[in-house]
Amino acid sequence: MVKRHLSQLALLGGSPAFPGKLHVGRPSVPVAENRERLMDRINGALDRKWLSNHGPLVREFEQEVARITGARHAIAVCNATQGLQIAAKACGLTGEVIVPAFTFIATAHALSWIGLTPIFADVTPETHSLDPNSIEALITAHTSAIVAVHLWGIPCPIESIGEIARRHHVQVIYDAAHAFGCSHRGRMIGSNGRAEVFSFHATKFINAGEGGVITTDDSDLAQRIRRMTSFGFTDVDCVSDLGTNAKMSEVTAAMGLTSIEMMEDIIRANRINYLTYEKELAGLSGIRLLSNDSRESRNYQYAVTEIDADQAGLSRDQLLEVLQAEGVLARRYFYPGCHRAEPYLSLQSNRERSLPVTERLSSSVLVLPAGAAVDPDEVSEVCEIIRFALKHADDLVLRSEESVTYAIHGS
Ligand code: T4K
Repeated sequence: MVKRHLSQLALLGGSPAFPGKLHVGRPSVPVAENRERLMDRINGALDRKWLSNHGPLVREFEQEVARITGARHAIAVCNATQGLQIAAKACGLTGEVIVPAFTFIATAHALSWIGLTPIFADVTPETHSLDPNSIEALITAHTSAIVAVHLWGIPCPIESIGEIARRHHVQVIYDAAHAFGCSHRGRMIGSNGRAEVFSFHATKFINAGEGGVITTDDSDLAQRIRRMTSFGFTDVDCVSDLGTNAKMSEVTAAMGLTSIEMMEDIIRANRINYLTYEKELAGLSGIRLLSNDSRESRNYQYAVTEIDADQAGLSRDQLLEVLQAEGVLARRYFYPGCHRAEPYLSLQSNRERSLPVTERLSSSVLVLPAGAAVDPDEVSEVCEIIRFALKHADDLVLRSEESVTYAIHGS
């Protein structure tokens, strides 16, 4: 329903626009013939009685990921967090690793979990990915690597990062959790650095429920990674080195393969949603939609906005409150920045670290519902609410101040 009066906003007692909730990470699920394909695959696995340990569906999924990314090797894992840990261990990382502070906490946790120390660097305002200018000052004798993130599916400045890494003799691993189906200078993400790690979590562009894939062009590294995902086994009863269990199951691969078959449709639907946001938010003062380079392959999975409180009249958190009341579960990714989250915040060096872009983005980024499971009419309705809220920003701020006064002093 179009809101015409302030009192119709759910925040002020009106009915929510989305009583069933609109999620940022609503998964694309197979329907109709795609659902049948998924069930056929799962039935095949059940009939074969082969459910894990590098079964035929996992192998096929790996081949598909290698084909799409162009990487020579693709090793499936149970999720990207484990994938990052294994890639870092297989590369022999030690000591300190430079990472962007503006990323999902998994990037930092994966490193800490295996005893490495993440050193947080700042990001660029344009793309939100690791700023090469902030890397060099952080490199010490203890630095073994840079783990850069292709945030939102926008590739990092790969050449600059590679050049810095070469000069300082450190390795580079890419967290490509968001970047499946994305390209950089016409080449698909997957073969950069020592390895790249994709996520196939339920909320991702191509989902397998849970899941990840490590890609690399390095055959020795690929073999080491594969062993590590399976307890270090090289053969039956033969363990060559330390490993863990990070294998992907056949049912997961069945979902991943089916999602890959839906890839073109998902990109098309995502792009329509992105263009709808672009059109409907155009000209609104104080809200910027992060742009996608249309000359490159993009998966358009995230609709990322930045709210400038001075221009918009509402802060990011005030707008979020309006949206949440309407059932629009927009997200403050990646608030408050890894360096401001535990266990990193307890370290004096992180408390003192000044990362101005990360800090500004942490208080201004709002990720809106997108993905193929959201339809363009829903996107239009979200934009309608945003336009309405910004138009009545002064009244909204006044009312929220009044309600705080009321709560403190009573009637
Ligand atoms: N590196 C980066 C840069 C990452 O962003 C991530 C993960 C990783 C590494 C690690 O990848 P994995 O180990 O997960 O493979 C979500 C995802 O759980 C997480 O995978 C993702 N990044 C991150 C950006 O988003 P949360 O904490 O936002 O919450 P979650 O998963 O509970 O749900 C997000 C929204 O989606 C909610 O509104 C609920 C909705 N949802 C979720 C699921 C699982 C659904 O509608 N259906 C569902 O099945 O982390």
